[in-house]
Amino acid sequence: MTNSMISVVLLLCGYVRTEPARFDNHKVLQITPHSSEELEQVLAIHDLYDLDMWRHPRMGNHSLDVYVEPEKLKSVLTALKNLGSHVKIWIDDLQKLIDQEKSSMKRSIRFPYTSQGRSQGFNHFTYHRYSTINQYLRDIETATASMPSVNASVFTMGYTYEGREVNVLKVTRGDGESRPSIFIDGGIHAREWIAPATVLYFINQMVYWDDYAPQLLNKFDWYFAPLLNPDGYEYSHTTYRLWRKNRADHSRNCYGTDLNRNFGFRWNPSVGGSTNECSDVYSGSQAFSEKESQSLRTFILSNKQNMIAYLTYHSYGQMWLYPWGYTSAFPQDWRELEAAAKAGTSALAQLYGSNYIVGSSTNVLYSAAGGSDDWAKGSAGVKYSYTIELRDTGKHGFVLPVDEIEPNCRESWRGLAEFALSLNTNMRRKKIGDRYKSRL
Ligand code: 0X9
Ligand code: ZN
Repeated sequence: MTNSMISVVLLLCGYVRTEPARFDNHKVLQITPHSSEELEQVLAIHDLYDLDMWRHPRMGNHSLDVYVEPEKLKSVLTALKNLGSHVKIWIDDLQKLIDQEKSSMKRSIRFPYTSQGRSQGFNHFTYHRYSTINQYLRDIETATASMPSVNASVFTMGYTYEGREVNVLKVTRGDGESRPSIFIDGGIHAREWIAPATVLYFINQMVYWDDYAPQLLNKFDWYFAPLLNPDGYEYSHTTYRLWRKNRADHSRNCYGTDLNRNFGFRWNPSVGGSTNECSDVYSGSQAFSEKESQSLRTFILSNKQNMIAYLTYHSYGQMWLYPWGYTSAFPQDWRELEAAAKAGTSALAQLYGSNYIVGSSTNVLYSAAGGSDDWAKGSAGVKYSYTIELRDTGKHGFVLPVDEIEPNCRESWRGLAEFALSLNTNMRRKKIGDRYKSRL
């Protein structure tokens, strides 16, 4: 057998690891059109060149971030110049950012940070792989077995397309009482690495008794699912940093369904999704066609009677969004959702001044049906349902530098705590009758 034949055989058997995709000179442009008409023309250019919009324009602020491969750059810039739009090169060389991310991850693993000695050597301020995240959840479960005031248990909600576990950690006072619950997830979108890191940090703060933890655990039971899309997440670590979807094989050389277009409340690919399997926002063959979204559905449905809030962490853009994403209409209780979100964002801003926008998904961002937040509220009846878009506002986009993990987590924890403490759980109890015997 010749060398090339051997390589082909190894490749077919999956033994040869392909190099991760490179993004040398790939750019992200921030475009600011001067009017709505000009914005329409920019969007036409976006469609014409089949560009990836990293940050969508929102009402009142028409700027958008668009990712452009080198081979398209010249024509795109010329088209935008002819329009007269203001264009800034926001990220000049995506590969440089990815290289920096990689080397600072290596560095921080060599010098593990122990958050005031509390996190048992686990470094919360780097990006971890799937197996480390799972191990962390198991370690926390073990550690709390000997703690008097907190209990944590791991549940496997289901398995992914490639057979990985989708896990959730339930954290309670461990006194046998049942309280209203809050469900938090991260990592629905693979490339948004800051989201799982943030959810892991929340677990640490809760279990190792941060200032807020006693109040939060006295008031609620907590579910944390840090990584809902582990297949996509692993792929974004090993092969393609900008992967968004899961890894379902559609067998026409196209992979992945956008899990956040796959949930079954007013599921509709023509609203912000796609019926094209190759699209980054492919909605799936039908609502809940994917194992990962099915896992979340089953778990939430079997625990929904006590669930008052559902928060799904994404990046980027710094927004605290409530439903609906499928329509520009508002839920009838939007004022309560908005007030609670503002309690979160104003507390969050106090730490480092980060500004988060609050509003309904469609009105602040864009319409997209099939999101987990719409489903949690619309189908499962979880009143306070949100998508939180974490840091930043575009300077690094999905490739948020490792040294921003810590401030991002700290401010997000404060935001979460003040949000949760602001919730009026009495109202909820009234509505669903006498099921809760108040411990609050
Ligand atoms: O498009 C999304 O799925 C979310 N933005 S992201 O940049 N993280 O991809 C926003 C989802 C908002 N919620 C709904 N549209 N239901
Ligand atoms: Zn996302």
